[in-house]
Amino acid sequence: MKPFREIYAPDLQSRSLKKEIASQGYLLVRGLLPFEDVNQLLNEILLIVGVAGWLMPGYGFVERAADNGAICGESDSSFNLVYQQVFGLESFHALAHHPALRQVMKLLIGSRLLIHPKPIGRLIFPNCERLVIQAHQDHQSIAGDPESFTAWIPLHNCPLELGPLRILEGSHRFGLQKVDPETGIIPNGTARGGDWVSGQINAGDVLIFHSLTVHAAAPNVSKQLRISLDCRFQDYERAVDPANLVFAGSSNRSWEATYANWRSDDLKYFWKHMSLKLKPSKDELIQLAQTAASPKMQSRYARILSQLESQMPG
Ligand SMILES: O=C(O)CCC(=O)C(=O)O
Repeated sequence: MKPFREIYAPDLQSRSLKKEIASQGYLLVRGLLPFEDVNQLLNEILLIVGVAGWLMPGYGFVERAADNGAICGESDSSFNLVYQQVFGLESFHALAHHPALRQVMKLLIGSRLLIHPKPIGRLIFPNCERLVIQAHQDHQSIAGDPESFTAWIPLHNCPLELGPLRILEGSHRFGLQKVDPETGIIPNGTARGGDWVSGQINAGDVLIFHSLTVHAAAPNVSKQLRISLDCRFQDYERAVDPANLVFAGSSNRSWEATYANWRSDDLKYFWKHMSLKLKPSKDELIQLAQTAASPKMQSRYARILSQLESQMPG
């Protein structure tokens, strides 16, 4: 497969990140985050997954040897119990606000930077086909304004056998592409764009791409867990879907539970005082909670509305 277009972080000032992303839909920035900062979060996550029994006994954190007897993924309740602990780590959220990452995202987006408050942690067991994330565009789930961006951040070196992300070059120019309505996945072989590009992505590197850029994970065919974060960014004067600020699903997740063990208040509800352009707006949510096509969607909108009201009354 064709290699990623890449740049070393110190050279970013001399090349336009904006132009690169506008033309190819992505750019791999090498060596942006200090290894120690990424590794510290990795170790905190490994502590959690180790206690959960996801690692083979007798191996160290460096090996990350997965116990395939514990295989689970996003749709499994055993996964969600562990994931909630990871999501509750202050350092998990702090990585999205890392000064080096903020600085680069400002080069792309400008000074009105909104960092979406819910990064996604990917804890990917090896050799499990159903856990491989297939071709999709993030705009399908982030909604709001398509001019938003994802930073994909592996917390350890990620050679091809560990299943790093692949990108379909130039695919952001084709708008929203046809998906299977059940899964949000673009059916095999139908994605529009240029060549698929891929390659090893190391701890400290950050793969940045547009919300309409088609991407997929390569299968993890190693013996190790693959651990990475996806963080989202946009201009706060552009539309943001309020589902990105609350817990719209029917699980019992909440910001209060997330913040329970945090030492600092600095990043709690940091978006509350920004003047955001919500789409749907609160008034539209009131309507949708009554008129959406199914009772399931109506309760989802009602949940978003009630959490928004308590976060941002008025
Ligand atoms: O890490 C993965 O396996 C998938 C990540 C992804 O799809 C994303 O960053 O949007």
